[in-house]
Amino acid sequence: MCFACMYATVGIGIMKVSIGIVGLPNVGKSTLFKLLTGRKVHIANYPFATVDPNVGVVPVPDERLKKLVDLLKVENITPAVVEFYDIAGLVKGANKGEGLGNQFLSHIRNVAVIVEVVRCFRDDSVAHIESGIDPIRDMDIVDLELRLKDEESAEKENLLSKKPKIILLNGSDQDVLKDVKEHIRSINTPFIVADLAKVDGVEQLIKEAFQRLNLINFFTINPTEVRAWPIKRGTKAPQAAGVIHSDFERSFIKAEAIHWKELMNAGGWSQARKTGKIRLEGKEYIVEDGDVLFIRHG
Ligand SMILES: Nc1nc2c(ncn2[C@@H]2O[C@H](COP(=O)(O)OP(=O)(O)OP(=O)(O)O)[C@@H](O)[C@H]2O)c(=O)[nH]1
Ligand SMILES: [Mg+2]
Repeated sequence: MCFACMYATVGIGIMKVSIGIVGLPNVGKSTLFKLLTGRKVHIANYPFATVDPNVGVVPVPDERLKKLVDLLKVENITPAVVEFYDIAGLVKGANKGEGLGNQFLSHIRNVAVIVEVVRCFRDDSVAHIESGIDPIRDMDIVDLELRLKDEESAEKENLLSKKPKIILLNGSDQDVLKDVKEHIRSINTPFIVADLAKVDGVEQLIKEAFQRLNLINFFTINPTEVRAWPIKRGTKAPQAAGVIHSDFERSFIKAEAIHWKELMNAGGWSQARKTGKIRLEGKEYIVEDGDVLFIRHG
């Protein structure tokens, strides 16, 4: 079953979190995209199989949603979502237009976070654009291309090489050698090992991306659904309300709030209210990960 199909409903989150899948040609980017989205995309054993970026919306896994749905006996879950872009492969000289160069780089400019797929798997039947398996060399190529492009960019706000990044080492545990892990640790970049041929580790990737962007979820509940809303950590209640509906920020009065765990312990919203567990929070309240909110607005 594709990961996206685990949820009954996939809402369109107001806060759009976009993730670009980046890397050399033929390293498994489209394979990852297909695993994440369940969409049929062109996967081929030759470089530049992908030209225009594929786009797919993927729910952010959050085990708390299922628990809340069971407690509250409502029908639907609307998870937070992220948008994945499967971008064309990058080669040496991309910054000067080699390969699908500039097109590729402009697509990266539009995403919030980069997932860099690095080939570690050994398979002679899959061609490598460079000679032989050398993950550190491959990471250096990508890094250099992004930095060279940045140097000629007038806009210093959107620098490609400064975007939050997660490295996905595509291969089995045996394929991923110690020196590769040590290298990535030394450049302070989060990484995961995922054997895309065996469909491992993909869920972890989305959670990691969420954390890398410093995002948390708060929840809303109504008689038919439990919904997750992604916000930046440190967001105050009125701005969080504004994610639900832009009017709610302006007309915010108070937020009724309870941490999801406390709601579980209480046995439901009305029980929590009876026992005085629902807090009334004002405009300065900083929403916490896992808060369940009901916004009072004028
Ligand atoms: N053995 C093995 N093959 C893989 C793995 N991941 C991807 N492949 C194969 O590698 C080839 C390239 O995969 P794609 O997902 O199309 O690669 P890509 O990075 O999207 O390539 P471009 O779009 O050309 O840049 C395909 O034949 C895949 O089946 C893996 O983990 N192990
Ligand atoms: Mg591809």
